[in-house]
Amino acid sequence: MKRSLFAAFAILAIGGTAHAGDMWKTADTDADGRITRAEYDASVTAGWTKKDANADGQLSASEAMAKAGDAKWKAADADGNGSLSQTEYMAMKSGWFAKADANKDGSLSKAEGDLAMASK
Ligand SMILES: [Ca+2]
Ligand SMILES: [Ca+2]
Ligand SMILES: [Ca+2]
Repeated sequence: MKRSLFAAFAILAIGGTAHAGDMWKTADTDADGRITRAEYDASVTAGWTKKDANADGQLSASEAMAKAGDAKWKAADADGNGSLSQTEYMAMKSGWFAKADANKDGSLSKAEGDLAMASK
């Protein structure tokens, strides 16, 4: 009885933290608490593949769950065709990493990541 109660709580706890922290853990593949550029790129590429629901190599605004008129979206859409190619998407994410990496050591500490996520 006690054991099943504990299991229920454990499931609740896991469900409740499926936010930014999870993304961080997924990206930090060697679990050293920092996200290197290589780890980041790998996670962005994986995210791209997952988001491109119809696998046409273009991310539409609805696939990205972005608003079509969104300024950030427009800025990322370099050729202005209304969707993001993987190159355009990577360039946008790469810019975010560069901005988040406050001390320019090529990797993000959790503090840098949290700060950048809070101010995006
Ligand atoms: Ca790492
Ligand atoms: Ca697509
Ligand atoms: Ca485009």
